[in-house]
Amino acid sequence: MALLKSGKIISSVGAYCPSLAVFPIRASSWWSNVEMGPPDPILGVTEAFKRDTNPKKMNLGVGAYRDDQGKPYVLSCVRKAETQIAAKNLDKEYLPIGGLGEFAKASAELALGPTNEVLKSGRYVTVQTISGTGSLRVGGNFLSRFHTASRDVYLPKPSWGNHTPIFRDAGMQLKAYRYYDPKTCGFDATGALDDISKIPEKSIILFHACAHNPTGVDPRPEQWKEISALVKKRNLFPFFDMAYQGFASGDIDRDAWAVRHFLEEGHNIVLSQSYAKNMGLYGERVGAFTVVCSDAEEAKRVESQLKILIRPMYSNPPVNGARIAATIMNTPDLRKEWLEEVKGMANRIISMREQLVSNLKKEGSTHNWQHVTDQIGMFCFTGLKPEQVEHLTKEFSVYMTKDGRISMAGVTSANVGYLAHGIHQVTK
Ligand code: PGU
Repeated sequence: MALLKSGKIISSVGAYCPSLAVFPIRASSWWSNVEMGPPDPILGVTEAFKRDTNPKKMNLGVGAYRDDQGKPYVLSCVRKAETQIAAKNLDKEYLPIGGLGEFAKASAELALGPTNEVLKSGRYVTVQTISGTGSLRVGGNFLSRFHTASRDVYLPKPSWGNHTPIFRDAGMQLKAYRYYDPKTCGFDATGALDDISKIPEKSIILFHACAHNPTGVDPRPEQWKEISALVKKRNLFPFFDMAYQGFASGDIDRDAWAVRHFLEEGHNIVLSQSYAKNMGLYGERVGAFTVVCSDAEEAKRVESQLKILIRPMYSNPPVNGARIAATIMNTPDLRKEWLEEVKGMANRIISMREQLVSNLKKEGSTHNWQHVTDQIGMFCFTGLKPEQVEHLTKEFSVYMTKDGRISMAGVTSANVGYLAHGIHQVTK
């Protein structure tokens, strides 16, 4: 193709092209093949909520804690840690690939317990990650590269919606085991054990360490013991996702019970941690990924490969949130204050569950809502059908995920009555 002095364009075969003369540069778009994707099932709910002008609207979609005034809550220990950090005039240099050392160490201690043999013998590696999601993704990629015995990841049915694309995009294959029983709105122990007993050897099995999302249903300690024994018998590889340590019971040690039990039983697990919820550091993106190894030498090799994996992904993690979390965990008075605040958040949610049920009764609802108070953590898996959810959103501007999950953290003394009224109207 050539542009003549006259401004006329001649094609490569020498013919004059009037159409090209009008649109000399624009060919068809590079991205005409890109189809419109659906909104995210969880974060898309917030987008729809923001467009609603009803003053009574409620956003019970995303799991983000609100205070009893419905406002985002910055923990007082976080504000204090920020002040202490600011006073130090620290530089903004890159962190190492594996993140802030004192943060990683404190994270492993928080999850495993400070006196755990795994920590003493140094047979573990913990890297700082981009919150829980980034941790799961680093974990997925690590397994994809090195867990060559199996590509299969078994998720509880249901699980957090993002687990599937995280592991799929990391090159793994997704399978499922029974977990939730809609008839009892509780843990399907028989179904879970039955399914796990049939999982092929060396497959990966994912567990929510506590406060299962979306169901709010956790196995009891005796049930975890049975699961652990079965996982050992079947020679499965356990991957723990711990995004809510402290949020289930209000007690970080109690919530880490399953993880610690698996370690005591000799499982060399991998673990994802997030500080989004328990420190309210959502947008700071603070998390950790831990691999428990056979010995310290193996841990060194694993660490070297985690660094090789992370380096081309995002080079090294952000420094600010990790400094905040490390300062809180490593400063005794801030740590004490934090543990009280976690308890406070968990207790507010527990009290909202009770108030929701009593308001439903006041409305005249005759359904059995006991699961609302039996379930724990941030979410309540209401049992509402998709059409009831749609009705609740359209008529009452109550926003939640289509599976009937509500984030209890968005319920307050002021709006719990309105929520109960709406739920009663769509379920009566
Ligand atoms: N694992 C589970 C089980 C989670 O519920 C979440 C967050 C994460 C990991 C990752 O959280 P990070 O923020 O990356 O640390 N789930 C919330 C938050 C919104 C979302 O879907 O990311 C939720 O509402 O389900």
